Amino acid sequence: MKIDLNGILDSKRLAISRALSFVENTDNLDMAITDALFQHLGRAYRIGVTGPPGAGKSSLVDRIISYWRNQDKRIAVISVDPTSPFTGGAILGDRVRMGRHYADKGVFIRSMATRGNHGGLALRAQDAADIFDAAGFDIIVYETVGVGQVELDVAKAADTTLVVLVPESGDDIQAMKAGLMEIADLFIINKSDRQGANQAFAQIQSMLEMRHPEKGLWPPQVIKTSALKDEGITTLTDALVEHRQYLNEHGIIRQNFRDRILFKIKSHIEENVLHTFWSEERRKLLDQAMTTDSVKNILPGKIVDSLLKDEAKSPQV
Ligand SMILES: Nc1nc2c(ncn2[C@@H]2O[C@H](COP(=O)(O)OP(=O)(O)O)[C@@H](O)[C@H]2O)c(=O)[nH]1
Ligand SMILES: [Mg+2]
Repeated sequence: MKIDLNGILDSKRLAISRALSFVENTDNLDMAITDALFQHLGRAYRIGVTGPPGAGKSSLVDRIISYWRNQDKRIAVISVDPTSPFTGGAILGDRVRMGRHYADKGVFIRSMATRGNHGGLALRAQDAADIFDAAGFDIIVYETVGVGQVELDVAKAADTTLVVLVPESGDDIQAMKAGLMEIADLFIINKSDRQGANQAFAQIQSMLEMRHPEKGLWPPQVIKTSALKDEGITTLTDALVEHRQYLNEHGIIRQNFRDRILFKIKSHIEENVLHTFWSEERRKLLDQAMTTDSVKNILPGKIVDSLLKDEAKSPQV
């Protein structure tokens, strides 16, 4: 597809929308978008917001949008929800949650859904962010659900990662272990208008204290908020500003830029190789070898060998 580069650089909504749709829907993602936008990338501050469904991520993002809109910053939100079908409730819910910002020209909210089992969601989310970056948005927020691999990938594509929990998340916190711990720059205990916020706060604090981060590294912060009552939001936005400053001072913003490009290159190679690999012929071969009747008759390793051969042939017993 030919993207309307000038339209994107001029931040024309139609040009942005079209490029986003392309990124979301194409079967053959390539580096064309990246290359076209490349000279215009690297300005935006990218924030990842992750956590369980219903924790109040969208409600918090709504508050964060208001904060930056008051400073005349332009902000884009990319909602990535692998659990929700294309016309899912989450997206409609976000329209309600962030509804007052939809008409604002300085705000662009976009939901990205997975189509079936389609890979490369993190890649697509990153391409989408690049489009917003080139279009001159100052801040880009990724909202993602849960803690699966996609979310971890998306978080890696962010400069700052918020993990949003609620006072009742006790079990989640226990189960969180390495994954989330590693990616969180800020832990948010949202819905702190409810019981148990202080306990959850203490629980996370003590987990963090056990970790002994290296000297000079950013020590993750824990912040209590209520998106509902508009409480703790300034503490949260102050922490974001502080973290961004930390990233700048330590040259991490630039490192992140490099990491994102590296991730793209690798992901494209993987998508491409897989796409090429799974020819009609190989799919058929696998189907035939794996019927309920035949599965007991052929060694699985032989099937793999046959598939990996240049010219796939039916595996022999
Ligand atoms: N009590 C309370 N409810 C909240 C708070 N923030 C969000 N909610 C509610 O929690 C529900 C889920 O919020 P949402 O922002 O859609 O969560 P998400 O799935 O994480 O994006 C909605 O009904 C919100 O109104 C809060 O701070 N306190
Ligand atoms: Mg949401």
